[in-house]
Amino acid sequence: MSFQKICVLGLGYIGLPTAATFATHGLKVVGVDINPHVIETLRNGNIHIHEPGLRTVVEAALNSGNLTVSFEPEEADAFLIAVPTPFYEDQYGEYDGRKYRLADMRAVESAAAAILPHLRKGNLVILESTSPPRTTIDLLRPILERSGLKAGADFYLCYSPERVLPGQILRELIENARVVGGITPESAHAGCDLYATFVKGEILETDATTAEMVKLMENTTRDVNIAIANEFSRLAEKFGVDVWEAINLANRHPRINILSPGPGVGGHCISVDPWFFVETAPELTPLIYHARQVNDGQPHFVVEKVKQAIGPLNGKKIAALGLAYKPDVDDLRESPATEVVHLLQKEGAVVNVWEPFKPDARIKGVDMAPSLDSALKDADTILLLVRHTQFVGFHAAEIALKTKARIAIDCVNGLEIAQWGNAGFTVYRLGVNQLDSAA
Ligand code: SAJ
Repeated sequence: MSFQKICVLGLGYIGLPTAATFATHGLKVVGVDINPHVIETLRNGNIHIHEPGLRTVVEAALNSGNLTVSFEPEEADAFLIAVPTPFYEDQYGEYDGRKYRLADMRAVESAAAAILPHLRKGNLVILESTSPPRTTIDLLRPILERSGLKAGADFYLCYSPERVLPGQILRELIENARVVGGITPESAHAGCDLYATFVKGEILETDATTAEMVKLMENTTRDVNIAIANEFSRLAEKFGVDVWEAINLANRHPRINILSPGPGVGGHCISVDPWFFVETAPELTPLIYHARQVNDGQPHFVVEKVKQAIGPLNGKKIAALGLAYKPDVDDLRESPATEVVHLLQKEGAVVNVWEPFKPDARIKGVDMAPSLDSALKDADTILLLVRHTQFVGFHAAEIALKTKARIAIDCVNGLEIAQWGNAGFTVYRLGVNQLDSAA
């Protein structure tokens, strides 16, 4: 099947790079978003998200005339849905005393409804948003069939998960293997043909529900693996072991790859997607549920660590370094660092946050410092929450000149102990018994 024109619904972290990449590979692309800020920003030639290389690709796509943006979809050969599927903030399910999150699928429903008037025989519709198993056949198909057309017979319908890593989206979009699940084999073939426009990795065909499950299995596996690393950090502290050294040694085993502990799991994927399994099968998912509990509990563990290091928090001035959900991105969504800041403040600490990737972020109840120097100036403690490359590259002696703080608490194994010790700091590290770690 060949494609001349597609509509991409949702111009966020996935939809925008995808739309721009299709456009720079010769397709006419209508990028659709309901958010006026997004449309205005793009129409002015700017982008609303930080992702390395994205600006160049979007500029090229817009300048070529292949990418246009709009509030509404229009007739096209294919429709690609890449809208958010968060969980509800205030609604929960419960099973056997376990309270679980519920997926908010309203954006997928509205995107599907917006496609309806433009859906024609022979079109292809692809859902990319991460979704609970069976969403494509049980939620999306019935909405699209309100058009009078039959999925699989009159139009092709697929689920194809995005698997790109924020920070490396543009490269991974092209190079990663792509799974395309069709509700019929013909649908999967059509989906493959579309992605073949730019995907250089393997394109693997399957059915829609398998493709949905593949995505959830990937992110759930990562969540569970991070949970065990976080649990190891707690055990190491109890036994007077340096968890970082222990992980390093364990990972020399040919079949072991333990991930890194930290202040918790953030972002809009790994901390969300496992709930889609729990919600749809709570009776089958105690492990997945408990892994989520461990990772969500990790900010509390960090606060306990801070208290062990500096005593009661009331009135303590803490410079928190990093607020992003992970290193070297500007994305603050579901960030465990934010949770740590809130918890510290609740106990009376005065926290000043320096986030170099988003210094002007506005987050309720969080005081953002305008510069590193201003965050450090009056601090009595430095708390490293995100392993941004520039933080790891700090010269401790230079930092010592900017602050009277002589205690540094490192949650991400980012500070070189000897160097910081030489500069006069006592360093406490997550996952290391504090008595042993004092430099
Ligand atoms: N984290 C740890 N320890 C680790 C690794 C990560 O605490 O060893 C934390 C990070 O700091 C962050 C969170 O986990 O808070 C998630 O970060 P991540 O880098 O693991 O994942 P994301 O959310 O940026 O991207 C993931 C990727 N999925 C997998 O690696 C299986 C990506 O490929 C997906 O496309 C993306 O989710 C998505 O959109 O679903």
